[in-house]
Amino acid sequence: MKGGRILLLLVCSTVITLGVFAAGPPTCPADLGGKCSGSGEWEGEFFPGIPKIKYEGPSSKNPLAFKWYNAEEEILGKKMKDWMRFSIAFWHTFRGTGGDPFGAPTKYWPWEDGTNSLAMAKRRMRANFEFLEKIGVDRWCFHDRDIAPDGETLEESNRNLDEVVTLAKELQGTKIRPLWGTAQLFMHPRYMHGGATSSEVGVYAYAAAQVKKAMEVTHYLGGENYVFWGGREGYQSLLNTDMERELDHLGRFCEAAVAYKKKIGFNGTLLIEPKPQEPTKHQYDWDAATTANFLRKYGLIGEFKLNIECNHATLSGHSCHHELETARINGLLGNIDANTGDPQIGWDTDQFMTDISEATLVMLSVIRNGGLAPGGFNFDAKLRRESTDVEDIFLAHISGMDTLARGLRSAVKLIQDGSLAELVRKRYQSFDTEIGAQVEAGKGDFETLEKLAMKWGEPKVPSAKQELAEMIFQSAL
Ligand code: XUL
Ligand code: CO
Repeated sequence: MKGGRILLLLVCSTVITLGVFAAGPPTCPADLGGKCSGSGEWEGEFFPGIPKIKYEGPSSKNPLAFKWYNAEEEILGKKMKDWMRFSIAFWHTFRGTGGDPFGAPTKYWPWEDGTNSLAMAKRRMRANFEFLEKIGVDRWCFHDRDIAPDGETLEESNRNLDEVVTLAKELQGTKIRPLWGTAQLFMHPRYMHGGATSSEVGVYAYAAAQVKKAMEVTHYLGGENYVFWGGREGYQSLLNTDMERELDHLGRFCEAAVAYKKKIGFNGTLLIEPKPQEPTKHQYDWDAATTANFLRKYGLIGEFKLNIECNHATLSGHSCHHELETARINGLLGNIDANTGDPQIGWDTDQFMTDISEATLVMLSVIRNGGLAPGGFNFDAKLRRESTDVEDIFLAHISGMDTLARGLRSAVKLIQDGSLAELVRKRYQSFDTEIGAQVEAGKGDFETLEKLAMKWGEPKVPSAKQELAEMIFQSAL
């Protein structure tokens, strides 16, 4: 296999796997050279025999039931479904093939006809809505090019998108809406140097046109947010890169997006999704703090929030909780791409979250944030390559939803118990004194503090009680 192909496939294993392998039954690849033909005919259900998934409680042994997620149950004054605001990621669930950099696709969903035709795109959209209905989720997320095939020209791509989106709007009915939409600015070769940060102004213009259209269709579908993930907005080498100029271009691009959003009356939140690298060696939106600094520098605070993805957090050397808290304390927590990485694998494995401790920490941030609305939890997560039954799509989402629901319950237990908050309160109580309050109010000048330090002598430093904090946390799980 050639090096270039390996790189291309690596990218696609993260988002949408290319169907470049000749062997095996045909799938409908999202690649550019895929043959586009096929009919839209499909008789009956896409998921026959799978009922609407219900809550049966923790003692249920039924794999096709929720054990912890009880949509209508009220927790801390809000229904569970309103805390969670779950969303299905179209690209993983309906375009993921199980292919990876070393292997051919493994998933051959029965409704796929091996083409990337418009008819196939529409059939797949119908499958999406049957899935949403059965899993009991009211939101979905998409890239423009996941849902409709690329055309020979931008005009043709836009027409394809319009056709699929018209059907999606009809299928959404009154209940279902996109949590967010986005433009795919990373797969086509034109974006090899980036979109908004490309060295070529023609590419910048093409990217702008694609985002314009993707914002329009997100608005048309009643989307609540619009996401910018700059997978190729970064660099491979600083030797041939004018970083300052590229970042200025990205800032201008974001300004233009704000202006267009206002022009079309789209009231959704604009979100930037940080990720440190992959596919680019260094992505400009490295993590929450870097992205917050970018927004401040370009005067975009107040116009954008952040979409924190847990697997991206760990790739940047942080925990998901750290990224969520960094976003939250800066007033920037807008949405969560709910997934997790693997401690032994160094790339973006996009797994469904199954760790209750991690989910509890995530939900602590969400509760402290007062919820995520108009954001939510998008399952930017895919089935493992070896999970090949249609039923596995349900099992994966049920397990992800139950894990986060269990995290919510544990977080509430922890808050209601109060001992962790008390431990933290005591830790900082010296700042509740008169001089501490002065410091916090910005009145702690160095001369006054020096006098106090001399008067008080060596300070007595209390224990941080870290192990006790861990014990309290564990007992809430
Ligand atoms: C890639 C990723 C994307 C964004 C949307 O790692 O997370 O799917 O969420 O482009
Ligand atoms: Co994501």
